[in-house]
Amino acid sequence: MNLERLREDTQAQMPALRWQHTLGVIDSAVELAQRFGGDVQKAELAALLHDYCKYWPIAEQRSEYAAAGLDPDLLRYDPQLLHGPLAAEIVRSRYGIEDAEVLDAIRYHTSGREKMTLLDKIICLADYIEPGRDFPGVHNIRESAEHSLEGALVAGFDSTIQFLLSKGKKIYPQAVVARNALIEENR
Ligand code: DGI
Ligand code: FE
Ligand code: FE
Ligand code: FE
Repeated sequence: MNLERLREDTQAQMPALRWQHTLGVIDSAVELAQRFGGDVQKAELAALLHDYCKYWPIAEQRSEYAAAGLDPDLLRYDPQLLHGPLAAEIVRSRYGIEDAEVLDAIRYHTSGREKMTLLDKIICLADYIEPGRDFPGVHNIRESAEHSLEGALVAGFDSTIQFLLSKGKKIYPQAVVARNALIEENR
């Protein structure tokens, strides 16, 4: 599968606004990879595919998630957490993408994880700061991203966790673990 077909296929999974977001994440991920010494090609591929399943109906995400044999614990939390792990499985089976670093960056782009790789950080942060994002605090996260991947990511996680708290929602424990680890790395 060439990159052009992969782009067309990915675009076909989502509405126009989400495709614009995806293009923004590609641009931001490439920029971050250049700034922080990451692999630009891997960043571009992971960014392209990170939200592949985001607009599949939640019922379908749940059933595909279960069918893929993924960790059932995640099903107890916000269904917005399913699309990353699911996308990693789907792009592997549909397109034969086997690069573990790329698949992990897709898999963990929402939740983060304890030992985030450089590519994990680049994709997770690009997702927060791509040019189309507009949420309270995004300006500070963009400024922080000029010099510190970890500092900017902590600010991103803070914003998401505060949002979830304000809605009375559960927090996925691995997201808290990820934030704690980033704070330690950022000392
Ligand atoms: O898919 P995107 O909208 O581009 O962004 P994302 O994959 O980071 O998803 C963010 C959504 O996930 C946001 O609406 C909050 C929700 N969410 C639910 N529980 C958690 C969570 N996000 C994080 N980081 N941690 C959680 O525990
Ligand atoms: Fe996402
Ligand atoms: Fe995110
Ligand atoms: Fe995204």
